Amino acid sequence: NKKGFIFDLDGVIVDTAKYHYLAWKELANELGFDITLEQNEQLKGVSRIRSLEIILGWGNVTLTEEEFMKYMAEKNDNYLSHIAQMDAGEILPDVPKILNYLQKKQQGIALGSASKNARKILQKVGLFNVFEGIVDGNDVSKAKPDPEVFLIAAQKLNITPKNCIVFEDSVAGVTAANTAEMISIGIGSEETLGHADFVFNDFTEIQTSFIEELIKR
Ligand code: G16
Ligand code: MG
Repeated sequence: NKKGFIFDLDGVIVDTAKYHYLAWKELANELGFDITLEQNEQLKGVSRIRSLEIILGWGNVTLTEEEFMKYMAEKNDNYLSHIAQMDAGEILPDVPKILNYLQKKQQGIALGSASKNARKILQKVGLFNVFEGIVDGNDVSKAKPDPEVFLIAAQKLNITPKNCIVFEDSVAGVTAANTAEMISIGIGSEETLGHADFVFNDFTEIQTSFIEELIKR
């Protein structure tokens, strides 16, 4: 019995949201305004281009296309300087426990992330080889909530979408998983991820017996 387990990256495997925030905040400050942690919540799972568009809207700033590209590159360079410091210690609690269990049970394991830096981050934290299939921001043309990223991940695992389970921390990502007709597991609060099939605050709340049930389903 082989199921496909597809993991989002930021907010599920590692907390890179804090580094995205620092880099976007610095850019906003440069443009003469600030962004709050609360605003940062709205950027989770959102592509790099769309994030900058949203941020410029908050600051009421208009840029030429050239300036837009310049600032986007600058933000990414800044973000990458934070990523450079990452190691296995940044993997979120009990994520390795679940990944090990899935490997032991010979399940399909894939990554479905909006980030164009996903492969680099997996290398940094030493999880690159755990994933049989990696789909990231370089591989998709339509961003979450479009299901494309997860559908390609299922294809890479050679498992039908109905036999796939998605772990997601963003509203758009849970919607994408639901649209793909996969089982959605929200990682975060019931309040924001109520549309998921199951919600847990984090992986410490997920028992291997629950994973076992998903495999048998
Ligand atoms: C992540 C983050 C988003 C970020 C996006 C693009 O998505 O949640 O905040 O804007 O990737 O990242 P990058 O600028 O590295 O291409 P996910 O899908 O892993 O949660
Ligand atoms: Mg995420």
